[in-house]
Amino acid sequence: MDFSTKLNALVARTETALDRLVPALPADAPAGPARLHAAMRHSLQAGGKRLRPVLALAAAELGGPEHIEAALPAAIALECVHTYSLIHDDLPCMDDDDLRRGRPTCHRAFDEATALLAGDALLTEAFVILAQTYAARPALAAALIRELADAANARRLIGGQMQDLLAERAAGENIPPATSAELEYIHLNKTAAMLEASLVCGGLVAGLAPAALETLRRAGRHLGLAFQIVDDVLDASAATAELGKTAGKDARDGKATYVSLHGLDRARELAAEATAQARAALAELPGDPTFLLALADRMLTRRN
Ligand code: GRG
Repeated sequence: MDFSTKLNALVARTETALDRLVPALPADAPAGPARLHAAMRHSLQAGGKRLRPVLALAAAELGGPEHIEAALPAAIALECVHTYSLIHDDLPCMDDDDLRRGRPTCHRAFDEATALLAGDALLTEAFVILAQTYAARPALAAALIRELADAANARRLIGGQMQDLLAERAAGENIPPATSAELEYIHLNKTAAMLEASLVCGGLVAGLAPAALETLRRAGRHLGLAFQIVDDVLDASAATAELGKTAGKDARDGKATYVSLHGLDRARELAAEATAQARAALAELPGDPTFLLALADRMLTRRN
């Protein structure tokens, strides 16, 4: 199977599992207020790249194709946490954005309070999915919950976001912008943490050995940095219609990015270097990493 066919197949399996595992728009009362579920699905089913689920499924496949099915709930939990972070990041008190995944942001389509709650609900739902679907394998359930919680906590995703907000405020108050070390801290936590967790969760489901899990974590760290540098490059160089989110925002907000610190050309080189480091780690993995290697390349050349 060629790369694009396989990528499309993994995305399609993710979409089907999302529909199955996240509470439906309730005609059925037990699922709770319809408006909340509509807001959750508005953001969740808006057609993101599904990168985190695909990384999890591909990592699981390293242990054999039979592990893909078992990894689907973990993949959906990762996408729920990611989508919550996007909804909250778009809120007026944070990035204040109108467009996400080519659609009005959650608070624009609904209202601020509903968007806040939809994010909260998706974050919580992620852990419900892990606890319920892996209940028959309690050690695996605990490991997955720990991995996702570690990635999403105050030291990583939320800590990175906080530091990002502080750096942005500093720029607005004419305090010197973030240094490259500070920027790396932000991106390792705001962006790379969830990509590391995606690969490791897939590896956990497949029962990979601790050394392989650490290699996945290392690969995820480099992929995460590469992904973020490409994000900075795209924000500075691509069009809003192509991105499905507002382009050119970083420069307008005076934000420190790889592009503002190093310039477009050097930022592109740094993304390529981080991708090469990710590829070197992926090549050490057991099983067949061909798809993950091609995915690393695709992440470098992506247009949105
Ligand atoms: C609010 C706790 C909290 C965290 C927010 C995700 C995030 C942290 C901020 C979004 C802004 C941003 C540009 C983050 C860095 C790169 C990134 C995570 C982009 C979005 O991920 P994609 O491109 O999105 O995979 P899709 O929509 O394709 O899933």
